[in-house]
Amino acid sequence: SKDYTTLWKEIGLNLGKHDGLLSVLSDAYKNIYLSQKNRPEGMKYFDFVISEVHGLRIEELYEAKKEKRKVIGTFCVYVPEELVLAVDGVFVGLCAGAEVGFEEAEKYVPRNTCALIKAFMGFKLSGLCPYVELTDLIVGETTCDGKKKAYEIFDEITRKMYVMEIPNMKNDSDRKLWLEEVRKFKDKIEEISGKEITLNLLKKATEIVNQKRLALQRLSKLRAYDPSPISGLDALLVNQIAFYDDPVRFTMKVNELCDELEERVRKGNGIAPKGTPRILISGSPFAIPNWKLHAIVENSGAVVVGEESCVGSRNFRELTDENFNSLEEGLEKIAMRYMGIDCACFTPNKERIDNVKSLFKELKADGVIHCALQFCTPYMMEAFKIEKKIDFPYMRIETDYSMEDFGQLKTRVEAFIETL
Ligand code: BJ8
Repeated sequence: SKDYTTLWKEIGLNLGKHDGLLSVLSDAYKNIYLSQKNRPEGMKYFDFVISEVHGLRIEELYEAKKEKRKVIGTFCVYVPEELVLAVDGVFVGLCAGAEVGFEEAEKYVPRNTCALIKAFMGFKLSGLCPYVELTDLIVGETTCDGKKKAYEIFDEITRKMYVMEIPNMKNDSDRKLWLEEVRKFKDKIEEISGKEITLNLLKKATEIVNQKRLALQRLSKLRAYDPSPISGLDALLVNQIAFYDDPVRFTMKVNELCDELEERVRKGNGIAPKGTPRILISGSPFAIPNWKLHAIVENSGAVVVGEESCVGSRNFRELTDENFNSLEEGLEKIAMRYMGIDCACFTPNKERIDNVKSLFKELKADGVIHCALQFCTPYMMEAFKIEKKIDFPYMRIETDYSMEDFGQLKTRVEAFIETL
């Protein structure tokens, strides 16, 4: 592919380390992804995006900035993308899915911090995330304690943080607070972009985001067939890329992939034989390139048919009601939509158990593997709560991004799959 050295230098990346990172990534990708058999043709686009995730996409963002478009970085599915797209901004997730720069990160946060937090700190501190360098604003949220406190430090390092207050409950007073936060975010986005969000702009942005979610829903539904027409690894990748790619192009490519998958379903062409054990994975987000658990499951004779996760169903399950006739009504609809997300940071969060149950049924899964990142208290806690409320095969895992427990996890997962 093209040589981006000049661009990376200009952005301020650590070139030596960055080369190392890219070569590790491309080896992992070859081993985990390109070695899969019978992949859909439509995955070629997503392979391409991954190969250019620090290349072409960064160039696009760089160009966007030259055109005075604003780049907004996020770490959570609570941040309303619609408002960013309404001012023609670029909305991206930031690097947080690999064990990178942990030594640096541990100078700022305790060792016993979840891998996702250490990773975003580590990527920034070691100059390895081009996205963070290109952002005009980084939007955080008051979700888990770890993130909340890490954002204070991240602000000292980047001077770009804006934090939205996310309530812990879903009572009327919480909904009011959240709507107020959405309004404030709109003002902030207008201020930094110098553009005013009109009713029409908001409607258009809402449509774009809904179309993206609909395409992801379509992909999810296709995984309900037995045999599944696509591997869990590939579907996970599509869900991860949802946070990086241009939304309109991404939606088109996901729909093209789904056309092909529908054809596969018609022909009974699956990624694994009919009757292969089907696993629903549930828990903390799988930030790119965290492919560990999916790789273990799919190399142990099962297929992953869904992710009850923010990189998964929590990101696309609800659409925003597009039926609004004033800006204020639009903001209310948006606030309402995001309040529907069942993050474990909420209490009591009973809806998550219902969602796990219905997803299990919809996807015709045989078992659930709950995966919490180590030190992710909200999901570690809910793992127990869910276990007591369900009546299907279930196993709990706590892990991080390292490969140290790979063998041990594989043994446990294999034993679980054998019981299905
Ligand atoms: S809506 S799950 S994206 S907060 S893994 S940093 S919770 S200790 S990421 Fe999340 Fe938004 Fe909720 Fe989703 Fe903390 Fe847990 Fe780490 Fe986490």
